[in-house]
Amino acid sequence: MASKKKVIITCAVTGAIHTPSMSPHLPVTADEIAQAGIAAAEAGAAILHLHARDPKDGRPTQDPAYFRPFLERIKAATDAVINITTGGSPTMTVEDRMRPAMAFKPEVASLNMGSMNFGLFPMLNRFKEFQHDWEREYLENSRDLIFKNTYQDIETILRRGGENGTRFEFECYDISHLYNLAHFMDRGLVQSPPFIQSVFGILGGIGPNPEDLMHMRRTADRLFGEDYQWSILGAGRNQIPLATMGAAMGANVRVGLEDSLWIEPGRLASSNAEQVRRIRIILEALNLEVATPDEARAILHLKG
Ligand code: KMH
Ligand code: ZN
Repeated sequence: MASKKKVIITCAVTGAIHTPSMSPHLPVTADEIAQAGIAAAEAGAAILHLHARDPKDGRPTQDPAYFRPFLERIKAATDAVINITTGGSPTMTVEDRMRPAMAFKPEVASLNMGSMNFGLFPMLNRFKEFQHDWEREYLENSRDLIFKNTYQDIETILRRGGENGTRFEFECYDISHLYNLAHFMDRGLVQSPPFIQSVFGILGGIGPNPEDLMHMRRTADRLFGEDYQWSILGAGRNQIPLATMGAAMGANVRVGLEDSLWIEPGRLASSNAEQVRRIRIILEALNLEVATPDEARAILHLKG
């Protein structure tokens, strides 16, 4: 019997883009993040991409003390691949952003492949009521913010993470980020096959149209040949449509409340697991099979 292609589902559980007043379902406390991660893994996510928040007000934090309790619970309950952010939030210093990945030496860490504008302020058109002052300020301040990922920053994270055996989810928000990745591969600082998370629909990055997806794909094919693992992340309402398009073209997929609060237009997702179940149904309808964590480890050459 012909075997079906395996697709890796990553679930990004809470992130740093959305704020607690936007959805009652956004995990904030360590307990909520642990429960959400475990349920997402049970629903079929092989990789959990994790950020932490300060439980007092839901603010993003890179203090390892906030990561430890949910990492311990998730590792005890699942064999999901742990992927820790080095992006943190665009307002943080790179040193701060690296702290949890350096402390916990995960199998995977994210690595953002270029400096960019990161426009969160359009969300002020949709969300108007905020429980905490920091939330509105955070969105407003993104009008004058650069998400800093210089060549030196990228090299530091590659070298220091690499010493721990951590491999990377390369966050590519635009075509130039693929060229930056190729540059680091040419210098021998990135080993094949790179795991490319192409991000669509963030203001400051490439748009969310099928043509954008095709342009990313063609450029990655030209730069990396067959030798890369591709994954698709569509922000907001683009999440499920873009993941579906990408999966039909052979990509892996990323869902989760970090990237979209929605399950369909006008309806908030009740959990991360709900989004994992939704994309899983679509993948299976496309005759694709969801990769287990160990299959993801083999596909991505992780340390295990
Ligand atoms: N929030 C995303 C668009 C990171 O954590 O390093 C990409 C991301 C960045 O997950
Ligand atoms: Zn993230």
